[in-house]
Amino acid sequence: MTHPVEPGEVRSTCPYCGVGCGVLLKPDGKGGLAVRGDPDHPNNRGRLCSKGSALGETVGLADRQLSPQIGGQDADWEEALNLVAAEFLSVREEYGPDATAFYVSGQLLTEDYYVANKLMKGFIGSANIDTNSRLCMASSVAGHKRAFGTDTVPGVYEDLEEADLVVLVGSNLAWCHPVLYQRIAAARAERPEMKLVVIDPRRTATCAEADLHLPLAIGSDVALFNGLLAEIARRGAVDADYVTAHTSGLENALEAARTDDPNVTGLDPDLLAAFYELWIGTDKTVTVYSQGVNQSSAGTDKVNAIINCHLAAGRIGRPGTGPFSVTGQPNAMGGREVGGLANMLACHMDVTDAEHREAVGKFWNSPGLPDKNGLKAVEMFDAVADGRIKALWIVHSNPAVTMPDADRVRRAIADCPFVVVSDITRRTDTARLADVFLPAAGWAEKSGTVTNSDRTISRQRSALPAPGEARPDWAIMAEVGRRMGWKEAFDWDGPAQIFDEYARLSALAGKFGLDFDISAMSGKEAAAYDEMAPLRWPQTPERRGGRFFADGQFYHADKRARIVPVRHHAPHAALTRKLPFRLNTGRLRDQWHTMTRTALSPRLSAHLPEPFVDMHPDDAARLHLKPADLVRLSNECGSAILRLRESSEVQPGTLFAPMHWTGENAPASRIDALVPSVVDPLSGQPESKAASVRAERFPAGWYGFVIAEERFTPTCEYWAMARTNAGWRAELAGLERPADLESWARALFGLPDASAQIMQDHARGSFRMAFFENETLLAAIYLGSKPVSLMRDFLVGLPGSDAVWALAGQSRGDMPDPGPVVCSCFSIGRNTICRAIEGDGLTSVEQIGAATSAGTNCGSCKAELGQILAAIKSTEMAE
Ligand SMILES: Nc1nc2c(c(=O)[nH]1)N[C@H]1C(S)=C(S)[C@@H](COP(=O)(O)OP(=O)(O)OC[C@H]3O[C@@H](n4cnc5c(=O)[nH]c(N)nc54)[C@H](O)[C@@H]3O)O[C@H]1N2
Ligand SMILES: Nc1nc2c(c(=O)[nH]1)N[C@H]1C(S)=C(S)[C@@H](COP(=O)(O)OP(=O)(O)OC[C@H]3O[C@@H](n4cnc5c(=O)[nH]c(N)nc54)[C@H](O)[C@@H]3O)O[C@H]1N2
Ligand code: SF4
Ligand SMILES: [Mo]
Repeated sequence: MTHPVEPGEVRSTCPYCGVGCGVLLKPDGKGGLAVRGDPDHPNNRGRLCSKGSALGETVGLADRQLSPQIGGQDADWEEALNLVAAEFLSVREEYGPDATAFYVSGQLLTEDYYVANKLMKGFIGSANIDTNSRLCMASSVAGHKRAFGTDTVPGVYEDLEEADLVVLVGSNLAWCHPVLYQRIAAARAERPEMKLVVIDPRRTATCAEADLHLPLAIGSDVALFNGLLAEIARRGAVDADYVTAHTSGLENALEAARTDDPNVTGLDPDLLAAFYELWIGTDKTVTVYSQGVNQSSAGTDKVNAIINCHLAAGRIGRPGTGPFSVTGQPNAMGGREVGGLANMLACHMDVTDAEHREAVGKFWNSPGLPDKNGLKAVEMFDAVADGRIKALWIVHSNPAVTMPDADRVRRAIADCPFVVVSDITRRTDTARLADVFLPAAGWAEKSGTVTNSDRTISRQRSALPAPGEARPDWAIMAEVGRRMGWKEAFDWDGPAQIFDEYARLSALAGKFGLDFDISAMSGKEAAAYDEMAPLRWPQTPERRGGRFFADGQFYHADKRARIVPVRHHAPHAALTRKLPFRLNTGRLRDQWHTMTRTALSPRLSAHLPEPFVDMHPDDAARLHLKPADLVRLSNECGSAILRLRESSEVQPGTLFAPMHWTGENAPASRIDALVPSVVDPLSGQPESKAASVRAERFPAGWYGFVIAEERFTPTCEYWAMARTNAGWRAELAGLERPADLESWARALFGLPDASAQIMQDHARGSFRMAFFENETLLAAIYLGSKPVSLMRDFLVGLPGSDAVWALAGQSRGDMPDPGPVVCSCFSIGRNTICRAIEGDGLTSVEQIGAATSAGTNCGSCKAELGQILAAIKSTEMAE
């Protein structure tokens, strides 16, 4: 550690994405935290993205549930834990262990995960423990195992910097792994000859930096990479020595590849040829892939189609080369290591391997391990729905929102006889359904380890005391284990002891010749564990970190990698009738999944405050849709109402909508209500990005925009709410206009007697009403029969001030409308940036930074600044 920490600063890791950035946390003594990037952490060297920089705004007690609850009523821990233990025991007794299940999360710490897995597989005696990583990494796991004989990411982050070509497949790295993206951008600044290619049906923010963007048809990646494999062979670019010595299957794979037609990608043949040329001609190539690959009914085949090319060209295990699956959640990798999936035992051992089972059973002193794999996420919730599972414990996930066919999953959870939810808040669609709610300690309050995308194990350290009665997840699950009768097996005094047990267990994996061995990290006392610096696995007496497969030795019995024959098949049609649109879904820069933490931050919420659907302008015109209309998407699973954004970044016939909104903040906009539960046959991972839907205008009779100091609960057909610095903002719409608007508005805010101003224009159908206490604005509503045009980003700052003129709906002359936030670190809006570009004739992202400070802190918005510049330039040229 070369940089000094300030007094009181605690080294930890960011709780969001799999980049795994190190952070320095300094409690402010009032429950808050100052957060900065850890300059000594190898993953980020001091950098943070917008979400990491705003962590301090998310640790307050807003929305936290701080005591256990039974049936919605506060209860004490004794009662709650006894009830959980008794119910799981009685269901196991009466219906057998497989009538119980745990659904856990890639955001759990390794120690939490270890306890959950040991309890379910080792002691309750079922393999019914699966995780949200099934929705995230399962296809990569299956693809790795098929190719390498083990679930191993071969490369390290430095490879992304040493490569001469980085290909991003189905990855919006600029928004989803921003610090990795910045590392690539920095490497390119030093070596401009380094190339970047993006393969994504959408033109994303990540494309701003790219040399080539291949907007392929959704789901056509196998055909694209099969085309590449065939071309590698045609041009004699196969590394014959490598293939002969270290692989098998090339001939079969080539035969399969040649039957595929790369034209199904819909790409311009010249563009495709340019990509093949670049890939084949660049030895140091890293192919990074993420959810555009994994979340598909052909996910495992996509993974192998990519790995096949790397194996055939001998580009793996060397600096600057390799296929590279980036992990989503902070401990997605740790969960795979520790056996969080229903088809794996701890330390990359297998449930279905008798020797592995026996060894682990002996190590745990277990009454008996299950000999068959457990139910994978979709199967698990099917079993909840049809009553086979009678006791379910959901830890650190929100499946009522994020599972495919989410309305059905929500009903299944509601109808399940006994549901336990461990969360930090009760304000989630899932936690609201709990019979027993257990309050978990949050990120800044817990200690343990996480493993990031490149196998680096880092410590997360608590910087704040757990508030109220909240307890760390490992401690809650260990308590239940002891109360179920397994006192010794679940008797740890802290995460250091659990980690030690886990590291010792991994020695068994080492003895079986498996890759995941961290036995050299065992034997640490609590103090040494506390001091542990980030380390990449494996960690054995013989081997410390580094790349895998440099020696060409893989983990199949014959030590050879498999080049796997795969063939293109289109995304599942899922529905009997063919509907006109393919719905692609994914992430936004400043929100994390179901928003329980990021939406606590007003500045993160300002980036994109409302759920939306991107539709190509030609499709919008065909459907007679106008800008800012609300659109209703529907299919046989369900429906969602979203704000229309016309965008030529999506292809005609396709739509894109973010995954983040929930029953808590936009109940009509839950996107997984539309995603059918179609899965990859090998990995069980759902196809979350290719639902078939129809689209039509939502026939709203009225539209409204609201600002308010206090939270309120709208009751209309459509609403979406977000936090602001001054309180709340909301978009509303409904079919029928309330008859008595004044009384309706008073009831909405719970302000029956407040003084109010009203402005009404019957002819135009507009109604505006503002509420005051003395001269202070409490709330205002702007309602119209069409989408209301207002200076929203200006208005949101008014509640709590003496804005008696608020009903005008616009800023006064000296205060221009900043527009929606682009740079969330400095809250700089789009209009401010456009004015600076046009007014001062700015021509680069750096100049924008110098003029406005946008993009000069975390840099996460630089890609969008580039997009804004490009858009202004192209309209200038058109004029
Ligand atoms: N800001 C933010 N960052 C996050 C998260 C978050 O919630 N918010 N979550 C984290 C997690 S858990 C994960 S898993 C990662 C996910 O990180 P990413 O995978 O990068 O994110 P997504 O937006 O889900 O999807 C990536 C892209 O896949 C494209 N895509 C869709 N279909 C196809 C296809 O058939 N082929 C190809 N080639 N591309 C396709 C989409 O257009 C999308 O741009 O992000 C992590 N980082
Ligand atoms: N349509 C569509 N659906 C998707 C995806 C997609 O791209 N498109 N992506 C999928 C992917 S890749 C993922 S990873 C999933 C993510 O989906 P989820 O895991 O369901 O989403 P999160 O919002 O991360 O849920 C985490 C929950 O844990 C709670 N929590 C926070 N800290 C703690 C803690 O310390 N302890 C406990 N016990 N709880 C805590 C949070 O409040 C929150 O309720 O969504 C999947 N669903
Ligand atoms: S890139 Fe951002 S979200 Fe991901 S770990 Fe780093 S700071 Fe956290
Ligand atoms: Mo994920």
